[in-house]
Amino acid sequence: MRYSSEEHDAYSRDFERDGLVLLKQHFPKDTLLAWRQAFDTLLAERLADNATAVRGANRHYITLPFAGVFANELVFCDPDVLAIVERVAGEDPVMCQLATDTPLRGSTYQDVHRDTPALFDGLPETPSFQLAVNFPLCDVTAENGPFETTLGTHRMNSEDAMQAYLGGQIPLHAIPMELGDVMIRDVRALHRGTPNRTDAPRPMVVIGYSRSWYFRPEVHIDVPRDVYQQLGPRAQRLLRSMPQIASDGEAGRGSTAGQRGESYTKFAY
Ligand SMILES: O=C(O)CCC(=O)C(=O)O
Repeated sequence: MRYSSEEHDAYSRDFERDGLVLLKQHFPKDTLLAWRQAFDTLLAERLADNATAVRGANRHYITLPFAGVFANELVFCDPDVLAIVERVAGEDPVMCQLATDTPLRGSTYQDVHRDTPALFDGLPETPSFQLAVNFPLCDVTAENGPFETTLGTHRMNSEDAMQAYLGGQIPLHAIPMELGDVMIRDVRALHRGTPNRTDAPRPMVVIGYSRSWYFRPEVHIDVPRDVYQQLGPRAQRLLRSMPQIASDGEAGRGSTAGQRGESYTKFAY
């Protein structure tokens, strides 16, 4: 654990205000470079097979197989990240998503959007129920497609937030990140992906954590039984709602059993 309980409290206060926090240089670079190497192979395969969820021109969403370097509990069970996740989204969360967003050269600005609708239409926005923990597999600069987000719109009615954005009262902020940085965000904040103007892909990992009682049918992680059995109790608990499969050979399709391709296609609200 890098941070004290008081620091976790301070991060969660910042999160409540802004809808996100950034932990600088949190994950070891060598761990992430191993992810990058494995991801580059996966990206090439998925592009060749047309087996990505397309999120705009030259922009691909790809579920990671829960195996090998990607099934690393030092990453998805990180105690500082979970301490903040639990403060803002309640105790005993579930992990429901392990995937990547990758703009390539030729990608464009996405429409500004939230990743999920409100829990209850017509009522004030609730506390957080769905979080994304994002970390890039490269440095993210102004050139290669920084995530842009508004601050504080996660607790606003979505029409009010959109009007305030369109009216210029609430600006977008580009979030440059170094390899090793981690962003924890509420997926209701208005945001967008931006163009990657370089030749190198810009993979951003997304780990989804939900409130203990919340279920997202559009995403899941296929957890190979043998991989699950090697995990510690905290990691197993986080994955309690995820389907287990016979072997890692079947993992990572990001879809309902037997299908090839991604099932998370509606992503903008
Ligand atoms: O990759 C990014 O920078 C943002 C992508 C995004 O917001 C999305 O696809 O919903």
